[in-house]
Amino acid sequence: MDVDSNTFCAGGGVLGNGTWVVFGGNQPVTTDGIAVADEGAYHNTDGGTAIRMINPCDDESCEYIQGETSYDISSPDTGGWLQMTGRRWYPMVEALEDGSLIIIGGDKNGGYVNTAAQDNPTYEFFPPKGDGQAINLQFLSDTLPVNLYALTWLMPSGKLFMQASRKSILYDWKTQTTTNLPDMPYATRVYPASAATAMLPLTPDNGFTPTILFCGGSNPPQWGNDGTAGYNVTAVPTDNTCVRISPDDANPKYDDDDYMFEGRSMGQFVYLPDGTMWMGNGINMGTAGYGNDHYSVGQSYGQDPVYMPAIYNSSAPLGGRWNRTGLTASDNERMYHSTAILLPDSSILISGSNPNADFTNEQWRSRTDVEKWFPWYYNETRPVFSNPPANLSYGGDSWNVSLGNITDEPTVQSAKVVVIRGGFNTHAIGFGQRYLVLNSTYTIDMNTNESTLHVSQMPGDVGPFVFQPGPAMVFLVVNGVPSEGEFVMVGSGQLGEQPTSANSALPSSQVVAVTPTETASESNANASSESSSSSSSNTSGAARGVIASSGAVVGVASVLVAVVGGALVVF
Ligand SMILES: [Cu+2]
Repeated sequence: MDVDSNTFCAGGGVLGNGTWVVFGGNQPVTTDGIAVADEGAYHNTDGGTAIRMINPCDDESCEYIQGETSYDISSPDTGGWLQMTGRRWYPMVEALEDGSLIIIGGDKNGGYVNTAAQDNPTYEFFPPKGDGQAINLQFLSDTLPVNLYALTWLMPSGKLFMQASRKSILYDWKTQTTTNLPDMPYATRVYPASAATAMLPLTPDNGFTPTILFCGGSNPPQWGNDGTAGYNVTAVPTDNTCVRISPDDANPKYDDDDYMFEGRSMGQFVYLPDGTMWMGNGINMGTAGYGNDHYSVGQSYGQDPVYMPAIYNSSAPLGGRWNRTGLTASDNERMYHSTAILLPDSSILISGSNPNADFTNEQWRSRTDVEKWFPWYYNETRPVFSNPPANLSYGGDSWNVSLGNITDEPTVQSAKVVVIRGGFNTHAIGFGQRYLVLNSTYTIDMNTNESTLHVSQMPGDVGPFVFQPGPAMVFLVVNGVPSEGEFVMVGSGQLGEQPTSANSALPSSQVVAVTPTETASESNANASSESSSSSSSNTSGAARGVIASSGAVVGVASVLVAVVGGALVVF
């Protein structure tokens, strides 16, 4: 699966039909990251305007669709080219409610921060919309020089919540109108400050209302330019604050959340199926980026790696949202150009780290290994998800999941089906990462000693806006312990306006008592029996270890990963 063009510092996402797309990146480079006009030592072509696609397959026949290849020339409304309108290094990518992608900003040739001369203050769509031309976005010019990977999430209103520099807006791309929101407090969160960011889990209890969490980043005295930080960036402590905002509220504002145990830049959030969020990777001093400066550590603009992960629980009371119970530190620094993603077995795959212009074994070295992080429930007896759906619609009829012979009501009450999109992960950002709990009720039948979970489809009203169409994983979670994740297609599996309907009403939760019958009851039901299910719900042991070490390395590697149809794809 060779990629021709340089994907260094690209963005990406998944279309509503399941095709993964990688946008932009770097010009061709040769050794030491030196730009060249031709293919150079690393045989990469110009990635600045490149688009590459993968259609998942089961038979190892997948190849990138790239270069000048048409996307779908037979379908006039899907465009006809695989090049963007302009160069985009560090572009943001977000999915829209029709399963298309919006590609936002970036600069032309890369650098520590953006400059007006390098800036591409526009966005475009893939597949292209309208005349396919780029559209100016003033917010990108207003947030120079820290507007790269401008953090963006689609809201139920159809507007895009965007955050870069210290500014925040809601942007209605359909009318091209901007609503200013409050400034970001305490720290810069976008690259190269690189806070950990995530949309909190969408649940029936919060009405599937998006709330965005920002943790860490940096508040340096200045920002340099595209060539250099221009000051001793490695001596600047990272930020430890966390703030949340619900951008579609009537009067959205940033509220303090529990602060982290330490300051962190390039921390990354990964949803765990139990509804908590893993935070790992990153550094305690400095920022993302690198340069050959006297204050660099090797070439790195960051130092003091944070080896300890932490767990954030958005539904815990304020003051108790972070914990490290049972966690252990990694032996491996994961600094600039590292990444992490949830796997179907509910462990997290962590990889990369290279704050350098090329491969090096000097500090901080280029890491070519990957490791797995195992959550507390990894070796617990897992629930069996006996009939996972292949598709979830936006609204419509509910469906049933057998919980087998679990009849303990608190255990049955704890059961839920969650839908997780791991997203496209790079540079400590989970592009398109989503977590949604499907509405459900239950029936405990003491006659049969069996229980059933009645599960709604995706929310019919806001569904395509809060959890855009496309592939995701579903997990059955009982007492916090998840089943294996199974892949599901959310929405129609096609690009375009998604069919939506009202969600059918769920039956009320009930316990069906044993009914005396004329026939001799062979029932040995014990209505008061306690099930033998595990009730441990707090974090306990967790282990990590390096599981693989790849000898292969490309010249300048930033690691971009997505879990695609059960297989891990490294772009
Ligand atoms: Cu990068």
